[in-house]
Formats: sequence, structure tokens, C-alpha cells
Amino acid sequence: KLATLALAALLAAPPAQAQNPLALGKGLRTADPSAHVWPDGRMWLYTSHDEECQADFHMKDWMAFSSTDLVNWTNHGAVLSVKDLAWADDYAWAPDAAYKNGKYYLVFPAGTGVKDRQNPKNSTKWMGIGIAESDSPAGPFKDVIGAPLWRKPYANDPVLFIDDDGRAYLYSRTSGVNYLVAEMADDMRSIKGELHKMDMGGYEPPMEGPWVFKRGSLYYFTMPEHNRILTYYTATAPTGPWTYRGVIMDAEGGNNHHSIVEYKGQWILFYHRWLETPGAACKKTQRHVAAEYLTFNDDGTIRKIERTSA
Ligand code: FUB
Repeated sequence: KLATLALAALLAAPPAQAQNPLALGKGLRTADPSAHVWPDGRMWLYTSHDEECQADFHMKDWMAFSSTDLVNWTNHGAVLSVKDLAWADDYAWAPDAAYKNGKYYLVFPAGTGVKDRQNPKNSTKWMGIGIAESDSPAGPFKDVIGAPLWRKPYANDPVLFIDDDGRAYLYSRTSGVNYLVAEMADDMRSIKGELHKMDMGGYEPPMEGPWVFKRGSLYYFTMPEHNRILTYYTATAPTGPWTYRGVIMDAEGGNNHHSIVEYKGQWILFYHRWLETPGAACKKTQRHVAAEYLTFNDDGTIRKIERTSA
């Protein structure tokens, strides 16, 4: 039995109850939510999409959903698919989005080839980071560059952060190399220089799926440590140096990709839970997007979240 989450109590009129996982679509498996509030005042979620029973994260498209109360969601469908890309046909992994220059941008990892777990030297898999554009938050997004912005072994989990001065920063990671950042060119079609490692204050556990946001004048870099436990750093600039601050939410299940955004005065953590899909033939846990309230102490530190029960 799914617990209910009073997520909408502050947001909807009349108050309603939102379920965890969120009601994004019956039978859908959604993962890696990237949450944004755009000028239309709606909450937008860009997600990756688990195929039924997939192995090794062979994923094919990215989806968008929007809502004004976090209870009732509009499913905008696939906003970009690997079949639309000239340079990849697989691994439609965790996306992020940004709004700049009056356009919407979807940044995403994708790739091709196969990973050979027994003999890694025989692996043909590679991944790069692409960026696609649209005049609408609902897409469709088009890869106007026609090539990856950045190609390194296993490049993945890109994040775009637009600072108050309009400057855009791309964060990403590659095989065994985390905590990378670069500034984006103003037209968002290239990276200025190379991605470089940030100063993380001496604490650099393995991680994936980072997220960056700003609250007041403080920048936050959040991540699933060891791909599981959500933890965070703060800094006074978007590129660090960062100071480690501690745990936001404990691990449960598999990887724990997330995002954090303020909507109508309430901060919200989006993440995915590993659950069987009701009605699916495949009896295996896959990912479903969920949400929790997130609150801060007066000094800007984040209060640890206890997940609502599932
Ligand atoms: O969804 C594929 C990958 O799993 C993401 O890129 C990672 O962050 C993990 O959630």
C-alpha cells in the first residue's frame, strides 16, 4: 500500500493529497527527475524512462511532465528520443533542462555500444553529453549541433545551472572522475574550455547524479554518494570551493538520482523509488519518481529527510 504524501497541501486549492510515487502515468516507469519551475508558473519534470524489464539501463527516450499542484500531472510524452540523434542509439540516461535566451534546453547523456562485464576490454560502449533546444518547455527538443558537446568514456549525468547573472554552468562526470564543471558559451551550443575538477574541500566519495541550486546567496551541490545516500556541499560561488555539509536522505533500493527546487514557497526533493510496476508482466523493481518536502535550518543547512513510507 502506498502511503500518501501531503505534498499538495500547501500548493493546491482546495488541498489535495499527492501519492508517492507521483501519478505521472499508469504503467510508466520514470527515473532521474530534473525539476524546474519555468516562466509559465508550472512545475516541470524532465525524466528518463525505464523500458519494461530493461537490463544495463538500455533506455531510449526522455519524457516531460508538468503540474500546478503536484497531484494532477500532464504527461507531455517523449520530448526527445535516441532515434532523433545522429550520434547515439542507446543509454538515454539522466537529463537536465534550462531556460535561457528565451529557449528551453535539454542536456542529456546518450551513447552506443555494449558493455562487456566479463571482459571489459571487449566493451564497445561509450557515452557523451548532448544538448537539444526547443521554443517550448514541452518540446520537441532538437539536437541542432548533431554531435555530443562532450565525449569522454562514460560521460553522464549532466546538470545545467543558470546563475542570477545569466551565466550557465555545466556539471558532469566521466568514468571515475567526478565533480567536474565548465561554463557554457552564451548560445549554449559549446563549452568554454574543458570541464575541470572543482575543489570539494578534501571529501570526494564516488557519486553520480549531482544537482546544483542556489538559495539566497548560497550555492548547493547535492549528490547521491556511492550512487545512493543523498548528501550535499555549500559554496559562495557556483564553481566552489565547496564545503561538505552532510546527509539529506538515506539510501533505499538502488541508485537515487534527484533534484531540488522551490515551488510556491516550498522546497521539494524529487527522486525515484525502486518498485514493481502495478500491472506489469515483469516482476522486477524499476524506477518511479517520488517527492518529499525539504526544509532548511536558519543557517542554511538542510534538515535530514525521512522518506514517507511506501
Ligand atoms: O538512469 C540511468 C542512470 O542511473 C542515471 O544516469 C544515473 O544517475 C542513475 O540514476
